[in-house]
Amino acid sequence: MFYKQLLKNQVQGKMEIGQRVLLCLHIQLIIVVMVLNHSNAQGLKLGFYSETCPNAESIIRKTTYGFISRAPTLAAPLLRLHFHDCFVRGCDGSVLLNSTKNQAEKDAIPNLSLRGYHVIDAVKSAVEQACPGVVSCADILALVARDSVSMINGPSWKVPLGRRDGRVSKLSEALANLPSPFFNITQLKQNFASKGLNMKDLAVLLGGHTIGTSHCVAFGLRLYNFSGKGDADPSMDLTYVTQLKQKCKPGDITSLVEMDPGSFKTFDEAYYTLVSKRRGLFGSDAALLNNAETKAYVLQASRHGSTFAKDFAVSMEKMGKVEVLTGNQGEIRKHCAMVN
Ligand code: HEM
Ligand SMILES: *[C@@H]1O[C@H](CO)[C@@H](O)[C@H](O)[C@H]1NC(C)=O
Ligand SMILES: *[C@@H]1O[C@H](CO)[C@@H](O)[C@H](O)[C@H]1NC(C)=O
Ligand SMILES: *[C@@H]1O[C@H](CO)[C@@H](O)[C@H](O)[C@H]1NC(C)=O
Ligand SMILES: CC(=O)N[C@H]1CO[C@H](CO)[C@@H](O)[C@@H]1O
Repeated sequence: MFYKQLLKNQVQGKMEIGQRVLLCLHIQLIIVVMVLNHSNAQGLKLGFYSETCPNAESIIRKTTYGFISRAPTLAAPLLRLHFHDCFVRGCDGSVLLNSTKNQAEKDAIPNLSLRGYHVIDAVKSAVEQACPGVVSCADILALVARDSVSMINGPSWKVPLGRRDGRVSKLSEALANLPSPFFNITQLKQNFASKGLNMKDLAVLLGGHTIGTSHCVAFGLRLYNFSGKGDADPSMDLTYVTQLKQKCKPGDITSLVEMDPGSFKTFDEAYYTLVSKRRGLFGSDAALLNNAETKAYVLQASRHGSTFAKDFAVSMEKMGKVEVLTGNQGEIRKHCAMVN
């Protein structure tokens, strides 16, 4: 209404000083909005491929479904791949690069148990067939993680797109940036803060351990030699220690255990119930009880009416934006395992 009147006055050449000032402010506002939009265009956005590769997201979902419907347990490693990608050099697909003369992230100790690369490769070749050189491996990781979790009845979340692929992957950076399962709460807090994630994100994202399996080495010390005296971690429930000792003999490097025993295939709140009963598998899971905020979250999330699913969606979207490359940074890799 106001603008209509303003326009009419303008046409009639009857603009008051006050109106001139307002119009001027309005034009400045338009310019500011345009500048902001421009910098948003450098960032991620929903439906980024809607013109360049309109079927990208549906091809990715369909190909992912082909794997998850036959092997639902693949959802866990596919979620973990995205997490590892984002924590080293940002979500830039660097976790997928093979070693060359330099050793890549893939070959770092925390990464040795990563799996699911074949799914990413299959998705990438399906997308390349439709639109060569358009969709990044980093975006594929983000979408496949989201789709796999939602296909096993976990939450779904928005995935703004437009990530570009990095050209560098270093073993040393994986070691320096990935949190260890032996980290205490202070170390976890620092590690997450360095990625722009807070204590709530920490408590929420660790809920990803509601699915999947772990090798005994990631927690073996908690069973057999916690303080170098052949003892178990006193913060772990004794019955659980006994059960785990039956599955993991000292020095066992091959056996796998379910991280959320009884429901390791289901994306539910059981992880928090276990942690609250001192049955978190890793020292880093148990550590959530050593901070007031994360402890309160564990207790809340394990109760009926938990907000975990909703919170997980929020924190995953946030994690997916960590240090991304956009615009004309990086490249769109042809093969996810090597730079162009
Ligand atoms: C403090 C941070 C974290 C630590 C120390 C940690 C540590 C680990 C370890 C040691 C394993 C077992 C790997 C193996 O031995 O096979 C694992 C598995 C897993 N992690 Fe985490 N993790 C962390 C955060 C996350 C986050 C943020 C997510 C996802 C949102 C996640 C998702 C998973 C999944 C799904 C698995 C199971 C993988 C499979 O079944 O192959 N983790 N994690
Ligand atoms: C956590 O670990 C670091 C490094 O080992 C240590 O310096 C610190 O005192 C520990 N903090 C807590 C709260 O245990
Ligand atoms: C337990 O740890 C101590 C100190 O690190 C070490 O000397 C000892 O050999 C370890 N014992 C076993 C069975 O690994
Ligand atoms: C990357 O390494 C894997 C395992 O060593 C191998 O199977 C694959 O062919 C390699 N990919 C490329 C593009 O070199
Ligand atoms: C020692 C070990 O487990 N190596 C594995 C590291 O990760 C790659 C990629 O998944 C596997 O092929 C290796 O066997």
